[in-house]
Amino acid sequence: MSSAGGQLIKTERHGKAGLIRLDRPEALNALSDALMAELGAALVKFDADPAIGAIVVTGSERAFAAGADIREMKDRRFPDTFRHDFIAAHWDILLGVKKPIIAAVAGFALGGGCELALMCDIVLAADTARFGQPEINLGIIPGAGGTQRLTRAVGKAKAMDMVLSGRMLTAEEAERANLVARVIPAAELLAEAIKLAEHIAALSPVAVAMAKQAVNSAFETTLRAGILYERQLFLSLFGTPDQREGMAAFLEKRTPRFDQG
Ligand code: DAK
Repeated sequence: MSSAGGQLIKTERHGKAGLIRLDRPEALNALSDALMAELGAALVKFDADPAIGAIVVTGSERAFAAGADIREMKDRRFPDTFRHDFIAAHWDILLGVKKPIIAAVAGFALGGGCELALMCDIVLAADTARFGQPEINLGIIPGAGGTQRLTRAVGKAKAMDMVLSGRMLTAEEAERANLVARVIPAAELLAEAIKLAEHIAALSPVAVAMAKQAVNSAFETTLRAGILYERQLFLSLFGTPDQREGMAAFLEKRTPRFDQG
């Protein structure tokens, strides 16, 4: 394991897994512009690094992130919010990351913290995790997918409940609602997330990147267009050495050696 980092995040490498820890404990990892800039830069760096195959984003035991920074937002006024691309630039960086991002969530994941988790590809939750969209208590509404990505994940009934009341969900309730993939005892969360990232990182990088894009397209297009897109990606993988290696290895009863370049 090696580590580095800026002031508001820390990065580590665990084999081919890149780990990003949000590290602003005094504000429960509130997602200030500076923190999001550091997070975006770290994601871009890991995404471009051939030695990394998957990325884990985590917070602390107490908070994954308690939302965007309310102190920073308090004096913002319309129309400047609209004209100057309020907050969005650093958040949008996540959308361009090709490698899988795993959110390892313990403690509070509120507002932008919940939305950040939902922008990741797999959400693993500690049994201590609490998910919520409390923006309504501040006189605003979610602004980073909490009415859209959340609704597609959990359905209208649960999304309305969360967005209109600001109520927090336990990890178990979040799992039942399809907001998270798995609930894990808090003490094992990070090790489990890194293990999952290392497992994915050992697979074919091109197949993994296409699998991510194909699933994400299900949220952005019609079923017919999505099926056609999936078909094109599927067919194109037959032009890769990894498809030949994966299938040959299966038939020869050995572990495949995918092109990790
Ligand atoms: N911002 C700034 N500081 C925060 C914070 C936040 N979101 N959450 C907590 N803190 C700070 C507290 O102010 C406190 O600082 P000091 O008073 O010690 O200086 C410290 O963290 C510890 O918090 P508490 O004393 O409140 O701790 P408790 O255990 O009593 O309560 C809590 C924990 C998480 C229940 C509570 O802190 C809380 O309710 N926090 C606010 C949660 C919230 O409302 N979050 C939603 C914020 S709005 C967008 C992208 C993102 C967004 C919008 C648009 N675009 C891309 C366009 C997102 C918006 C939001 O997230």
